[in-house]
Amino acid sequence: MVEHRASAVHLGRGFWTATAALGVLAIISIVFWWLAPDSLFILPSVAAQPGADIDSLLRFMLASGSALFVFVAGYIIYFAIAFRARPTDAPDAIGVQVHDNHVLELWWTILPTAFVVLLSILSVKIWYNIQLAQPANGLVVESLGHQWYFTFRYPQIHGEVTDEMHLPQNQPVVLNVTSADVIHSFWVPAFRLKADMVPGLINTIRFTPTTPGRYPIVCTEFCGTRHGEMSALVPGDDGKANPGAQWLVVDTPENYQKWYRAQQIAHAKDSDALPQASSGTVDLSGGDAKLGQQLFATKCSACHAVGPYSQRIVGPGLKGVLHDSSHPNLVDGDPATPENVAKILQKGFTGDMGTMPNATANSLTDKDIANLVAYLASLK
Ligand code: HEC
Ligand SMILES: [Cu+2]
Repeated sequence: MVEHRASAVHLGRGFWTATAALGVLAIISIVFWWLAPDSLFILPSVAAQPGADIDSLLRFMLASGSALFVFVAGYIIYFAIAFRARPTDAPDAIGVQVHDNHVLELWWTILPTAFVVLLSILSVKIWYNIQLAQPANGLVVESLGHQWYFTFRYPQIHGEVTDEMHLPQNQPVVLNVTSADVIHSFWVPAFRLKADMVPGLINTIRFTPTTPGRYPIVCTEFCGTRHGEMSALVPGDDGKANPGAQWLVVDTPENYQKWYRAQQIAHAKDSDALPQASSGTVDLSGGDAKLGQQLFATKCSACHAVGPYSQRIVGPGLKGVLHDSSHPNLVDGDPATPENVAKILQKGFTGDMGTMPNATANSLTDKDIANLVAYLASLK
């Protein structure tokens, strides 16, 4: 029996029209992905590198993927219509049978391979910058996950910074993360970066903040009942900020330096070799008791009462420090003179009661010390 087999290899009458239409659609889809706002991806505007590269790669993949999709789906539809069975066809008619078209096979191997290689080069480049690159002037910072908050460690700041994480704009950062208890995950959506915080393991990511601003940090690994509080994106029960919610603040270099210095002082210990806010002998002439009283209220009253020596808060009551004859010597054993009080304010002192912070830790200038001593001398 003779097969009713179509013979001529042709593409159909509308092929080039269809191709042109698909080309236009493909260009529209490319332009669409290239211009789509970040909000379409449910993400905030990007504020770091390689976050911006990651966004570009995502857009490139979406653009090329949808252009490809337009052609594949478009031709399936076109050929299904152009070569549909017609009422005039014989009942056993079959289409053109194409085998072993080497030219075609070569191209459909080369093109996808080249495309996948291109994608891997682009991805590996970004991956390398996050995982392996060693920036020459990188700022090394640590973040620890706790149930249920993050803490941050900086070079030459004692202990852990607990409220906000600050980073300077345009400085490469090497961030080491780990956990103090269970597994957490550190995510800054505006940076497009995430790292698991695993107890006993340090994970490292590298990035450069590019835009000053406040960005939410989010824990993205379920870490216990109050996991949800480790997200600055989620409001607390009372609609206010979550207690465990922390922000990453990208500062201009000047503001960062100010913040860093303030943290150094706030976390300073007596033994620190910090540049002293005050050194040498303090000139006590011209001390203003009125200004000293104001300073005392903000810097000292948390630890000292204006009362008798025995009225202790953290340190002793200071009302009689220069006038109480039953208390001729200061806690460091020196005679109670204005100069020796100034020395304690300047250098700090650790004795039986605890630690009297030094001038750096209390951030006192020489003028502040003179004013404070004048105030203490005025108490009777
Ligand atoms: C963090 C708590 C704390 C703060 C803040 C603090 N002090 Fe003290 N201060 C102490 C302690 C504790 C002692 C006693 C140390 C010891 O002998 O163990 C002390 C001792 C002193 C003494 C010696 C008292 C004596 O009878 O010999 C003076 C004077 C003094 N502080 C002044 C000040 C002034 C002025 C300020 C504000 C600038 C201030 N302190 C801030 C904790 C503090
Ligand atoms: Cu967590």
